[in-house]
Amino acid sequence: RTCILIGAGIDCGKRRRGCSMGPDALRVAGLAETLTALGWSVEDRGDLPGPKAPPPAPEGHVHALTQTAEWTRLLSDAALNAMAEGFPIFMGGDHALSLGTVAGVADYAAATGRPLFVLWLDAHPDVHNPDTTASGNLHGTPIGYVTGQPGFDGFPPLMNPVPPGNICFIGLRSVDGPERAAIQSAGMRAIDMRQIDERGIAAPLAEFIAEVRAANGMLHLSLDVDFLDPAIAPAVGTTVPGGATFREAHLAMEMLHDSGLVTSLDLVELNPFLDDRGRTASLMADLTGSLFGRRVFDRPTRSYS
Ligand code: DIR
Ligand code: MN
Ligand code: MN
Ligand code: MN
Repeated sequence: RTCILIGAGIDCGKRRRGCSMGPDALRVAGLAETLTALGWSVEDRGDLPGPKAPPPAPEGHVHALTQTAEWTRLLSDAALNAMAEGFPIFMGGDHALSLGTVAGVADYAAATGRPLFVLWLDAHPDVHNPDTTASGNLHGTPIGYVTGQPGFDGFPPLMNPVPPGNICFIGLRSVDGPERAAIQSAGMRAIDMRQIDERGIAAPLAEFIAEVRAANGMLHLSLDVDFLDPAIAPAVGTTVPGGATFREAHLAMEMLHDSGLVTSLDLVELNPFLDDRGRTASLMADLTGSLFGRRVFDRPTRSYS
């Protein structure tokens, strides 16, 4: 019952800067105190010494590739090591963080012989590669990298690709043409906002949890601020209307807690420069609290349909 907090203020994944301040905003929001109050022991390892983002350059070519590759090396080593010691929480930083964290967690899972599943809570599927991205922003590529797509020259060679069938997106509402094609041809599970409107969030999430459990899998959760509706979570550079509500997001975290399957977490894309009196940082810390067991009452095990 030890959580390891790892700050990773990677700000290379897009042009708009500010995610470098994310780890400190999560600390100020009381993330460690929230976990301690739930009975976890918490070790804050401070911030990884990754490179700063280069000055923003015009769109159209891949931005900050060498810096992102260096972060990927640092983060995958940190993830592999931290998995052996506790439950790592990676405090981003933009979503390019996950090229490294998922790769490192996948190395750990391979060493233990258990399959790795990835739950991606995001408005975007981030399944581009450097050849398909139109924006040139590498925060749109982590799923492409960790599933072993080509085009990642200059990045650390991927040792343990995640099978596309082990990826589940929930919350999608901004998907580019090449991303839609990649998701469909690779057979990734994709729960868009329409499906949440029609079925609620519990039923599709319960189906995925059941699949992870049946496979005796480990589950990595990657939580992008823009999964949430911008009305409750303004501090992100890529807001998309129509996102998850406060209760949908907490319910997802509560169900994931009850599953007992989540073994690592990314908190990404928080840009404190865009926040409104810290409320997005506080919400991210509170959601983490639900993931780690905060509840009003215990629930009997139930099924969702
Ligand atoms: C966007 C990535 N689709 C791109 N966007 C974000 O640049 O290709 N991902 N914000 O979460
Ligand atoms: Mn993302
Ligand atoms: Mn996003
Ligand atoms: Mn895009």
